[in-house]
Formats: sequence, C-alpha cells, structure tokens
Amino acid sequence: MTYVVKPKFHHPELPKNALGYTHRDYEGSISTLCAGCGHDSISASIIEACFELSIPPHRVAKLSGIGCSSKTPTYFLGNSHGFNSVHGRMPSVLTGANLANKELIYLGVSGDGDSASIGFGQFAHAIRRGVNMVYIVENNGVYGLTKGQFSATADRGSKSKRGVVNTDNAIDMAAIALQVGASFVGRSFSGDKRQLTPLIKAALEHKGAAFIDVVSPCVAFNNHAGSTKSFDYVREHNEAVNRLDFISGRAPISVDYAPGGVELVEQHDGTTLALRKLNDDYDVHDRLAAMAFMQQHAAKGQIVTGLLYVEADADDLHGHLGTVDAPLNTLGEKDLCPGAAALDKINAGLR
Ligand SMILES: Cc1ncc(C[n+]2csc(CCOP(=O)(O)OP(=O)(O)O)c2C)c(N)n1
Ligand code: SF4
Ligand SMILES: [Mg+2]
Repeated sequence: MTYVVKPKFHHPELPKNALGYTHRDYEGSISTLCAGCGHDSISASIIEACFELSIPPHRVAKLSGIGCSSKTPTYFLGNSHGFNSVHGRMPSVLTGANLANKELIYLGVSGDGDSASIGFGQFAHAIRRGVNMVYIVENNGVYGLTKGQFSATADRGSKSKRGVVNTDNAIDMAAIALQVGASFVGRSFSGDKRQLTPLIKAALEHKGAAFIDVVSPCVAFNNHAGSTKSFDYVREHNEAVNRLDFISGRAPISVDYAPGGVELVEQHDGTTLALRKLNDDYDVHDRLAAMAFMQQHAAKGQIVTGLLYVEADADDLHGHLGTVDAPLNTLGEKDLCPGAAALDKINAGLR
C-alpha cells in the first residue's frame, strides 16, 4: 500500500474560505515520505495557497513524473484531477491536457531528476511554448527515490553523504526557465513557508508558463555538511531579493508591510502582486539583469530567492496559437470537420 487515507474527523470550527471549504478539503492522503522531507512542506504550501485563493478543487489538474517529489500530488488536493506520468514526461502530458481543456488550472510537480536529467528537454519545451501552468520543481540535488545519486542540479564541489565530490557543473533550473522564456520565475526554500505560499498563489493566478524552483532538502540523502542543498546551507546562503504578498482582483488581501518599499505589479487578468523589495537594485521586469544577478550570486555560493521575474502582460500557448474560445475537448464533429466545400476552397487556394 503506497498511500494512507486520512481520517475524516476534524474540528467543527475550522476556518472556512469563500467557498465554505476548510483546509481539510484541500488535503490528500497521509504522506509516506521520510519525516522532515522538504517536499512535505511544499505540499503544505500548495494546500494553503489553494485554500486562501478559494480555488474549487475540481478545477485543478495536478500532474507529475516519477520520484519522491512526483509522489507528492497524492498528499494534497485529493479532490482534484491527477495524473502520475512516466519519469520526465510530465511536461508533455500536461501540455496535451492543457491543449484539450484550457479551463482547468494546471499544476505540474516534478523533481530535479525528473526535470533536469531525464526530462530536461520536456521541461524546456513546455516552458518555451508558454503553456499556462504552474511548474514546481522540488529541488534536492539528488535522486531521492532511488537512494541519493547526484542529480544534474547538484553543485560542482558538493559532497555526497559518503564523501564523494561532484565534479559536474550544475544546471540552474530558474536560470534555464528565464533563458527559454518563462513569463513568471520564482525560487524559494521549502523551509520558508512565508515566502513560498504567496509565490505559489501568484503563480496560480499568472497567465502563461510560471516556474518555481523550490530548494527542498532530502533529509535521508542530502542534508549533511558539504551539501549545498541542506537545510543549514540554504538558510546560511539564502539571498532573498523580495517578499511577495498577493492581492487578488476578486478578494483583496492586505499587505502586512509598511508602505514605501512595496511595488504593485498589475497582471494581465486584473489581479495585482504586491512586492516588498529587499534589494533596491533588483528589477523583477528585467530578464537579462535577473540572469546576470543570479549567476553572479551563484558564483559566490549564494542562492537567490523570491520572485525573480514576471512579465505582467504575458500570454499563453492558446493565445499564441489563436485557438477558439471554447475548450477543444468540447468541440463536436460539426466544428472540427467543416465539410467538402471548405476543403475544396482550401485546396483551390493552394493551387
Ligand atoms: C525511465 C526511468 N528511468 C529511471 C527511473 C528510476 N528513477 C525513479 S525516480 C528517479 C529519480 C528521481 O529523482 P527526482 O526527480 O529528483 O525526485 P526525488 O526523489 O529526489 O524527489 C529515477 C532515476 C524510472 N523510474 N524511469
Ligand atoms: S528519500 Fe529524500 S526526497 Fe525521498 S522522501 Fe526521503 S527525504 Fe524526501
Ligand atoms: Mg531530487
């Protein structure tokens, strides 16, 4: 048995959101991951974000690949659609589902092995196409499920639990997402729920390819001295450029910071992001500067976190392709096959 159903009992006065749902309505089965695994904290942030945004669970489609990280959709949003695909293939399955039915909210959950090793090409192409989705990589620098081999995001020079030094260069997933055109890029840490939850909320409201790289320590295989993905290392080297609070066009959420260093970013759909700047030199609208800033800090061993880039008026794959308003899976034969006369006309135009 790979999952344990949670008992249904709960306190009768749990807080409810605008839909009348409690947190329990956004939970899944009991996690079977190792106690203390960073991935479970990310699941908690996803639950919190969906609860706070009052998202109807049946409107979400969660997709994943293979790995401890890819198992996590079982542990949240138990009332949503789910598809656990093949290792590294989540992006293409998600792209197909999104093309068929653009009305769902697509949440892709993956690991660094799943997306930076076997699924690297799939990751890059889904992002560059601008698929409307939230793509989360739960990044621990190892293949946790298969017992701790270095993944492609492990930093050069970092040590495995047995003392082996990684000699390969690391892939920075957030930098690649920026390079291939993601319209929303964030990075966070599983141990910082206050930073991560609003980032997920903003990504859920963003139209286009939203990517979040979450450093998520593997307590079983990559949380020792010498690792650059351990809880201690990330806490000591975290360079947060901003803190995000989110104001929805539908239900305003108050900003709990003193005014002054707060920048408001209007999004395509009328929602607003409220951003508290922690670094005055950092501009979330400058893709090239963001890439340079991240590389400079990575060279010093620092991990830049926060909202790294946002394109406020971004569009998605359906917009780029000019698909019809109705979801493609609702079209019937009459719409899809306009008949011989229309075909003759097209053929005549090609002569
Ligand atoms: C085609 C294929 N190749 C290899 C495997 C073995 N495998 C399962 S999970 C995994 C790596 C998972 O690493 P990651 O995506 O980082 O997830 P984590 O467990 O670290 O969260 C590998 C190599 C597989 N299941 N399928
Ligand atoms: S092996 Fe690592 S990634 Fe997998 S559940 Fe345990 S701590 Fe988490
Ligand atoms: Mg991993």
